[in-house]
Amino acid sequence: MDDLKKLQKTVADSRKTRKDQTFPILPAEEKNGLLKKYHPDYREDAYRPVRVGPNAGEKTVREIADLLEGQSTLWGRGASLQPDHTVDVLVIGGGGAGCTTALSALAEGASVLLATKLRVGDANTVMAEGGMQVAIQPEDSPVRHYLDTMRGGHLKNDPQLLKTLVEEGPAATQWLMELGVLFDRDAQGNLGVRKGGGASVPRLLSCKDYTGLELMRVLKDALLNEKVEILEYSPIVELLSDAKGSCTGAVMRNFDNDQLTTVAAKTVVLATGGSGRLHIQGFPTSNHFGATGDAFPLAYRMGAQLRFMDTFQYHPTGVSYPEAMAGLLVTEAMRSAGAQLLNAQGKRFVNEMDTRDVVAAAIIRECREGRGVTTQSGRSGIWLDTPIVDLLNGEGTLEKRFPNMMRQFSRYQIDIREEPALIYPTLHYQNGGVQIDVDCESTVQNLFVAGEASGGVHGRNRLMGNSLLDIIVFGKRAGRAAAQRAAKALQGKLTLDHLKRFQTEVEKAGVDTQAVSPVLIPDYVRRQEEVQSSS
Ligand code: MEZ
Repeated sequence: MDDLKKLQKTVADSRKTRKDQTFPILPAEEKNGLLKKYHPDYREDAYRPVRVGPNAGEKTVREIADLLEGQSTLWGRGASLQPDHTVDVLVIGGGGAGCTTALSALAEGASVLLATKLRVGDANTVMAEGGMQVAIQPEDSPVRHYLDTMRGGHLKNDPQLLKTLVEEGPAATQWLMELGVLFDRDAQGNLGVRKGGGASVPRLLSCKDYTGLELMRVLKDALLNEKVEILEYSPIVELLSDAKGSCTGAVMRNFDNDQLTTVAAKTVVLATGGSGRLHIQGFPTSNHFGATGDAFPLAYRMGAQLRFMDTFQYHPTGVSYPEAMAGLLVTEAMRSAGAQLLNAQGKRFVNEMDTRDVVAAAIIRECREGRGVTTQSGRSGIWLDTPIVDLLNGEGTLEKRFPNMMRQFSRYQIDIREEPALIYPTLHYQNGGVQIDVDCESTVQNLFVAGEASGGVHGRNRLMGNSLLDIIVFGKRAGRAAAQRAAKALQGKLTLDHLKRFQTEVEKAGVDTQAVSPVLIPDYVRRQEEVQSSS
């Protein structure tokens, strides 16, 4: 700790001279070289091809490949296929996407049951600190938002999904404000906007540095005011299908009593979020405890196509010290407000507002090449000069705009107004997921997917603030489409036949796996044992 304090002095000493300097944006070729050499998405040995299912032959990280080839907990055990509940629309997931989907399906007159692994609101939505991108300023436009996002996603974004996101963003934002979301405003009462990495103009609406928490507060309240059945502590363990392979419901396991609950539904929407708690490539994560990528094996076993399952977002500024906060976010809004990144020699090395993949790769490069700071317990890090934010924007800015960040660090006697934070990239977002159309339907009939569990809209690298917009725009669409389909559909038979089909494929491919998926809860005891036995 004393050593860290000594090292911080280099940062403090150069602060005044650095104040007005900007680090140049790298030319495209240099960026590509940096990504290939240092970004974890390009680490060949971390990847392997999936051997079965709709994406067989495509590479993904080992953790996800194991999940996709894993067996259902119901395989060989079965479940009662007599429904405990029968509804039009079953929504799985109690985060921003799930709540929005449920509200939208209810508005269409559907009967809805929402089941969630933990409690309503325990989700990655609340981890989004810095803001939500939406083109509402006079100098901005959905076209500009589209172009920025396409560039950020390496031109791989699904054009139709992205067009829908940016065009429907303003109306979705209006809906949120009517529900009660209190976005920050300027002294004249106009909505204030900030600039996110990779954006050409400021378009982030925010609620200080707890934007996702504010959205979740309002969505949760709205949902609890509705006539909707909610099953908490009830993660999904399997989907149900009929003879044609269409989705007809799901089986949930109650964490309290281990009982299975069977729900018959004309349509099912998976809104189970991301996979940070799989700790891909050993990275710490900013994700909530339940983020174990549950939608992927469930949808995959039923035959749903996945997209971009080889690309993940490592948020550049996860906390590295103190250890108890490892992986937690220091919002990108901090860099947008002027916070600079410095290596152990006190030198800047990247434009802080470049896209997240480029900034994360540059930080990893500095640490790998010995220009990082190492803590007593051996963690690597880079300085994020937070005190410069007050110097640039006036005293009191950190306190006013980043109260959440200030409070989190102050619990460990760190005052980010006085000393820089030590940061390192943290596993933050699943860029890919289940392939969907503009109404969020997967390639399996009557199985819809919304939010982080879906893939396509963000291409190979998501821009900050686009996920909050995604969960609202596509949550609304998923709920509406699932309800409209349910209004015309008949309830299909409940079977586990897709498991038999999948198992036949697994055996034919000679896949011998002990993995059971979804994993539901991260197994930290096993992980610790693995780390100890390999060291
Ligand atoms: O969209 C995000 O990931 C986000 C807003 C994160 C942040 O840095 O605050």
